Amino acid sequence: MTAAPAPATAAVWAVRGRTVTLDRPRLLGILNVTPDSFSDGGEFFSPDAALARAEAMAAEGADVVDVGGESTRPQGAEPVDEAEELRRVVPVVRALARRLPDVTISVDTVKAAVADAALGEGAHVVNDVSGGRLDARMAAVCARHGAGFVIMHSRGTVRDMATYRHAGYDDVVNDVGAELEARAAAALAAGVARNRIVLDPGLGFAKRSEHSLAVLAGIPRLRALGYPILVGASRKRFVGELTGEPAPAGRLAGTLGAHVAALMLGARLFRVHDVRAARQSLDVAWAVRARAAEGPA
Ligand code: HH2
Repeated sequence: MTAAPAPATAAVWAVRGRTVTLDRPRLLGILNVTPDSFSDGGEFFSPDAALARAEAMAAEGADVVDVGGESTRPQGAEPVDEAEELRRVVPVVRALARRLPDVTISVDTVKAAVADAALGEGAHVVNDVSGGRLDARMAAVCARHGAGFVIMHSRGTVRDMATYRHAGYDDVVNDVGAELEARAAAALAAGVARNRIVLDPGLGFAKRSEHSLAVLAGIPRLRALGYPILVGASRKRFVGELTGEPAPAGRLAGTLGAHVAALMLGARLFRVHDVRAARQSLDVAWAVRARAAEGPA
């Protein structure tokens, strides 16, 4: 990871024709249009159900709705072929863009063709859990559309990236930072503007719990790369291991703890299942942080 001073983190995330200002915590509400995601698979599989869920999340304070048609579940995911992913994602993005024009739409995919189609239907952001690693055309698609690009750290394939198969590190924060920096450099080289890029350490992706904790604690070092930081802690395995809560849906309180800690360490974007609770807890933590920055009470 580069030791030289990096440019200051942008206060604004530019996503196509709009901006997401990072002057407060921003939430990406998770909308899985999959039959098999680890915590909510199958619930929002039809376009009507997906639209209703997106509407509810926007009302609860989501800034972005993140539509995903392929799960990366920890038990080892079944990759989805391109035609099936398009069939899941495109109608939902189309309906969202028409019916909720104020909502910023993200598409969670590792496939450039799916990103391209979703952006063509009005999506604003590509959230790629491989950071462009698994499809060499991804960054160019983002550049062509002027899309926001979430570059998440992972290793391996869709099938095994959420397992521990590739979880070997010398210094996990340094290694993750260097790999993210390389992906960001590739995106810049493909023409993605710097202010469109967000980095995500990929909690639980090729990371045991101690690795996820270390990268959360290392957010200040990751921020020094010069990009806003997004975290996806929601209901994850490391939260379960820290709290002893086996059921993903039972991990809300632990998730909120991770969010608040990440916020205080410099994260500004959060990918969440439970929007209302995340909004409240992060807004309160943000208000305290702002007050603390003013000086002693
Ligand atoms: N985690 C998952 C999926 N996409 N994207 C980003 N940027 N960061 C993450 O941490 C992240 C992500 C988890 O995968 P999945 O099994 O699809 O479950 P869910 O979407 O319910 O979280």
